[in-house]
Amino acid sequence: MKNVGRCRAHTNIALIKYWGKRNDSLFLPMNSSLSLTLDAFYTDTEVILDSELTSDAFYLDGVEQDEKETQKITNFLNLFRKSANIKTKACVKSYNHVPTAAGLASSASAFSALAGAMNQATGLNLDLKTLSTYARQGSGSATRSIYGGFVEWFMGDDDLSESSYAIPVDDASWDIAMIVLAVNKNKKKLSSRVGMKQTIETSPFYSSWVETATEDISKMKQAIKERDFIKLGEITESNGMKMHATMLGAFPPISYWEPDSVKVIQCVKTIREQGLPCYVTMDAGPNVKVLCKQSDMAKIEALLLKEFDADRIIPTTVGEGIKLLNESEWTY
Ligand code: 2P0
Repeated sequence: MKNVGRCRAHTNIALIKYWGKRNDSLFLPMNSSLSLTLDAFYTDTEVILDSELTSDAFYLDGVEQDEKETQKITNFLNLFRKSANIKTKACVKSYNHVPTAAGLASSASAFSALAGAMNQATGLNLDLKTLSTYARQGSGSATRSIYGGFVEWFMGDDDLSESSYAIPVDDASWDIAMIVLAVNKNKKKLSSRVGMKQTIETSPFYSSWVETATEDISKMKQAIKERDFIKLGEITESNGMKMHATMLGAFPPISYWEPDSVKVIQCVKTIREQGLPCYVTMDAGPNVKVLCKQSDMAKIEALLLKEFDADRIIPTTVGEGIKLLNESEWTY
């Protein structure tokens, strides 16, 4: 017997960052976060539950993955198998659509797409809020990729897994876009998981980070309600910088920045001084994401092109939430 599920999920960029877990095994965060889902980067995943299989198999972009990578997938599938009370093994095929130069982590779209596909294959039919708590246990940022637009991931209470879920805040169908400046596409040296743990354990600034991130969330939700782009951008830039400052306070210090990251930041500041509102945010890597108005995107791109190669500049608009794919939409 075979049961199939296929799903597409887009990646997201946090405007208010998640940086640290209070419970490592359940992926429960130290603070709530808020993101924007992006259109240009996504993962398509197919799950086939097949009673004739004796073990799980995992293919990424057509290449069978090793035992270690497959084990991560097995652990994640087990969450669903436990709820559905089944033991059937699966063949998982994922295709990442992230421009190779983007250097963006794909764990958010990957685990969100896998959650959607497994929800369909098992017939569990979990609602999106519950599904986000499953996606979270693959990778924290995947919690938010279940939905499109602006999304809030609640930190939740104590060790209660079901209390830490995501909800859509606003579909962001106003004048919003993002330009990714790919500084370096190589795999990062220090994983987010290790970096977060080191920051919590050693940075004296950590408690202030959690406090101000919580304040930033409520300010940002107000800015979104008022569709105040300037306020949205200012809070985004400030929150990202505070996360990186907190990491710099760790021992040993953590920095994901490279010289070109600083160059992009300076360039964005200059563009802003010329009257085009745009703001930077950075994650656990050297690439810089520029939040801007969609109506200004072409002008900002033209100014960035004076300083950076065209293949380093990747514009994107707002993305949608997870979407099931039928057989005719599965073109691989
Ligand atoms: C975020 N990042 O909110 C933050 C900002 C990077 C910096 O979520 O350990 O891959 O799998 O939960 O989600 C990247 O970390 O980490 C991340 P795990 P994840 O987007």
